[in-house]
Formats: sequence, structure tokens, C-alpha cells
Amino acid sequence: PLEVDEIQGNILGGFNKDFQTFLFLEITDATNFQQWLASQLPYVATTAEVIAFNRLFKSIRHRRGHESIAVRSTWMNIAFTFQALSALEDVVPGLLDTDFKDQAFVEGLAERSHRLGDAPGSPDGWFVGGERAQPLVIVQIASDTREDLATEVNRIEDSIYAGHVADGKCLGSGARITFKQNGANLPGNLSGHEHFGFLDGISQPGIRGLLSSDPRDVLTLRQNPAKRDQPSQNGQPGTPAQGKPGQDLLWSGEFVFGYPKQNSQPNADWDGPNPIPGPIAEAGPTWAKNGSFLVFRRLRQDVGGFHAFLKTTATNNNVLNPTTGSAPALVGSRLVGRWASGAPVLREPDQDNSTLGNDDCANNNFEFGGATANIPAPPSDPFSCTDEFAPPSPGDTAGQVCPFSAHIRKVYPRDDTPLQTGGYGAVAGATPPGCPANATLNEPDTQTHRLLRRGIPYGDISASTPTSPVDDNVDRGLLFFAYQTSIERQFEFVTRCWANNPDFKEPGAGVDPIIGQVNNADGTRTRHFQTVIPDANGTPQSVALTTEKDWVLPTGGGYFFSPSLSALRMLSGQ
Ligand code: N7H
Repeated sequence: PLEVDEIQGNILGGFNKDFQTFLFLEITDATNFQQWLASQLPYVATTAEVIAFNRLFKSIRHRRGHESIAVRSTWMNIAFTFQALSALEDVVPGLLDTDFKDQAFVEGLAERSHRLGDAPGSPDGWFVGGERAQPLVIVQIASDTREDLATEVNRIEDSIYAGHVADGKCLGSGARITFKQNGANLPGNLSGHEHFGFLDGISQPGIRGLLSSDPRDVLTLRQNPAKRDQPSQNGQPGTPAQGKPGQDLLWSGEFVFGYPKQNSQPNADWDGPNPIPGPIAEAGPTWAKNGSFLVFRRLRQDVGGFHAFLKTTATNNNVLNPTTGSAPALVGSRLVGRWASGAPVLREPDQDNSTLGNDDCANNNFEFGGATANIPAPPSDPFSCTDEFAPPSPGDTAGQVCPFSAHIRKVYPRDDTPLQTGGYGAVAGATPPGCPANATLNEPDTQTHRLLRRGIPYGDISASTPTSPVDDNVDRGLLFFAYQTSIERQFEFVTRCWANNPDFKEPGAGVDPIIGQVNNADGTRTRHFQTVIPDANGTPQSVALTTEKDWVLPTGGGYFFSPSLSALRMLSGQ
């Protein structure tokens, strides 16, 4: 079973708090830092704690609606770059005697930035993480209210500025704060949405063997035992075959070290009643068990520029949206694969539908390759899944409803298989270096490239909308966080082999309009993508689009390792 008391809380539980602050520390003195770290260990939140709280919170909210809820909590987690672990090696003998296998983690994000297609000059000038070989530590603090957050951030900042007393001597903390980043859930109607306007955090991989923090899942299981797995081969009984409808359950080793990973063998019975686990996820050092890699990207968003593009594209292509009247919003839905409310275009091609977007039982229930069935009408229990949104998703193998370039299809192609030979760049010589040439795209393999996303917006909301774009030049965007056990196979692969690869999943599909980045041979950053927009009669029209702009611009980040509670104790010399 998963050692939920050992695993830091944001990894599998997900902080999912409205207010978050991230402190970036540089280690200046390893011995003093060790003692500072020891003083902070009682505050580190575990997965057990976070899941228990989230379950309680959701069930109270379900009973009381959205009125203010008195239960609150504040959580802290901590993670280290490879360079920060190296800085501790002198005081923790043998720490890095066994190498970390993931080369991306060892080199760090600054060193790898060019591989991700970042603009020339990156990462110099980033707000944080731009310096190569900087021993950086991230402290993640999350709270339900601004006030609670400020109290905890002040406590931590004071402990860093003031240092601490040990053996009657006043020591420095051995660290200095190099950057402080606030993030917050957007206010009002944009709550839960990112700055372009789309609901975020809908689709996540489910974790085998982890009881979901959603009370509906627990109740659905109680009512419908058929949804339970048979005892699986490594003996984790009673896990559901699916989380919420459309959410596949993965072996936890995809996200936490020391547990079985997915079985990527083609045709492996990966989601059947007796799924066959893959090998155990190993970081290298044995003390990495119950830890996870954390990728952070500070992504500035050009909201006005993106909205202006949606509007111009709608005008240039005579796009009409007879139902909602918002042609730019219709274009946006094809670039993302969901409407602003979160409703997937595969289930609602013609117009936005906020009831569908908000319904956790329906908003992820679709596949690209095959049809998905509707969930049968439930018993009267209000927690269980209803799915009144007929018709069910019919699938879309030809990419006529959810274009192949749409963000959600690029970064997670679900059950897609190639239409033509070669899923990763069938055009000879076009396969990006390091990406499999002429690999066969199949679902068991796709499930080895998943991410547990934990992002939160930063910066003030924009007045811009797709119908009335406003360019105000404000620094706002997404603090993108993702956990995984291989940065190379998960975050970097998704970015390089899928999002930035113009020939994925079909030759000529183009790059991901949201996050795709290209450095062309002629020195430009011009991006091309093919989309499909219905005309006034609903007939899909193929449209080739081009933009010189990056609407999402990396302005900071780092590759971190989030250790187990035992490993944190070891790092602090206890
Ligand atoms: Fe994306 N957006 O608003 O357009 N993303 N993303 N992302 N993203 C998703 O299902 C967005 C970024 C993934 O399972 C949704 O939660 C923006 C990076 C993955 O079906 C929306 C930025 C990477 C998924 C956005 C951004 C990814 C996903 C739908 C940057 C990885 C799940 C809501 C500013 C390299 C796909 C949801 C699935 C979903 C947006 C960044 C990956 C609306 C604005 C850097 C794996």
C-alpha cells in the first residue's frame, strides 16, 4: 500500500488551495541550513493529512453548498534541485553516492531550457531559476485565506532571516530568499479558471491504490461494487477501475518512487480488471522512495494577444457561432479542446455548456478513438455520478471535432492511435531528437507520459475577453507545477515530442497553439497549426493558422525533487 504518511501532501493529495506562496531559497551554508530544515519538519504536510482534509471539506461543501466553510488548513511542502542536494552532500555523507538516473533532473531546467524550445536568451533574465547550478530550494505554502497564508509565510520568512539558536549560539539559517512568488485562485466567475478564461484542473490521472479525496468516488464504489477492480496481481484490492468517468487509474510509480509503474507493453491489459503492473519506479538513490520530481514553470500569459488572435481568426474565416453568438469563443474551443466552462468539445461541439463543464461526473467522460457510454442514471444518492448529457462522446479519430492540434489532445492523446504510419513525426527526418522515430502511438504507452498537475494562476485578472480583447501588458500567468517520476519521459517528452512537434499526432497537425514553442532555422518564432472550425451549417472546415506570437512565455522555473518525510529527516541530519 501507499505510504501516505511518508509522501508530501501536494504530490498525491493536491493542495488545491485558493492562496499559495512559493519561496525560493539559495543554500549559503549547508550546516546551518540543515538545522533550519530540522526546525521546519513539523510543519510539512503529508498526503494522508491533505487527503483527509480534502475529503472532509468536500463533503461539508456538498451538504452546505458554496457558503463559507469554517474548516481551514495551511500546508507547507519543500523540494530541492539537484544542485541543492549536492550542496548538502558534505553534511550528509554518501547522499549522492548513487546517481540519480534522470539526466534532466541532474542538469536542471536552466541547462535544458533550449531543448524545450524556449526563446533565445532563455533562461537568462528569468525571475527565478535562470542561473545554472544554483542550489535552489522551493518552499510551497498553501492556505484557504490570505490571512492564514500571510501568517505562515511570515513565520517561515522570519525563521530564515533570523536564523535560530543551537547550542546556545545564534546561527544563521544557511539560506537566503532569492525570489518570492504569490499565486491565487482567480476571483468571481473566473474561480478555478486560468487567465485565458478556461476552467483548469479538470483532467488528472487517477492513482491506483489511493482512495480518492472525492467523496462521490467512495460512495459510487459502495453502491456499485462492479466498479471495483478484482484484486490485482500485486495485491492491491478494492481500487476502482476508473476514478471519475473518463479518468483512468494509473500505477502510482508513475508519480512516486518505490511503487510499480505502468506496463507499457502494447496490448497489455493496463486498465482491465487485472492490470499487470510494470517495474518499480527507481530514482537511483534508495532514500528517494516515496519522493517525486516536481517541475515548475513560471508561464507568463499574453491574454490580450491570445484573445485578439481568436477574434481575428473568427473574422478572417467568417466563423459564425449561431448558438452563442461568440465566434471567437468557438475558435478558442478548437484551440484548447474544451470550452471556457470546461465542457469538452467532443461532448458539446456547437456551444459552451457550463452545466456540463461543472459536472465532474461528465466533464472528462470522452475518448478520441472510441465512443464512451453514458453512465447509467444513478440511484437517488446525491453524491453518485449522473450523466444526463446525451449523446455520449462518439470519439473523433479523424480530428474533425477536437483538432489534432488542440492543447488537450496534444498533451494527452488518450486512446489515439496513428491514422498514418509513425505517430511522432512520420515525415522523414522531422522527428525531434530524442523522440521515438516511427513509434506506434498506443494507449498503454501514452499512459507512461502523464503528469499530475498542480498549477495556480498569478497576477491580476485581465479585462480582456475573446470578443473584446484588451492588451494591458500586465505580468500575469500560470505557475505550472507537475509531479512525475521521470522528467525526461513525462514533462520533457510531452513538451518536445508532442506539444512542440508539428507532426504529432499526424504530419502537418502543427504545434500546440497554447504551449507549443519553435525556434525556426531563420531565427523566427513563427508557429503554424492546423485546426478545424465548423462553418455556419456545422460543417467542419480545415483552417491553417499562423502566429508570430508566443501567448505563453516561460519566465522562470526549476526541476526539483520532493523527498519523503524520512528523507527530509535524513537531509536535516536527524
Ligand atoms: Fe495545459 N489552457 O488554459 O489552455 N491545460 N495549459 N499544460 N494541460 C489543460 O483538463 C493551459 C501546460 C496539460 O488530461 C486544460 O484540466 C494553459 C503545460 C495536460 O485531457 C486547459 C497553460 C503542460 C492537461 C489548459 C498550460 C500542460 C492540460 C483543460 C499555460 C505540459 C490535461 C483543463 C499557461 C507540458 C489533458 C483540464 C487531459 C489541460 C490550459 C500549460 C499539460 C484549459 C493556459 C506547460 C497534461
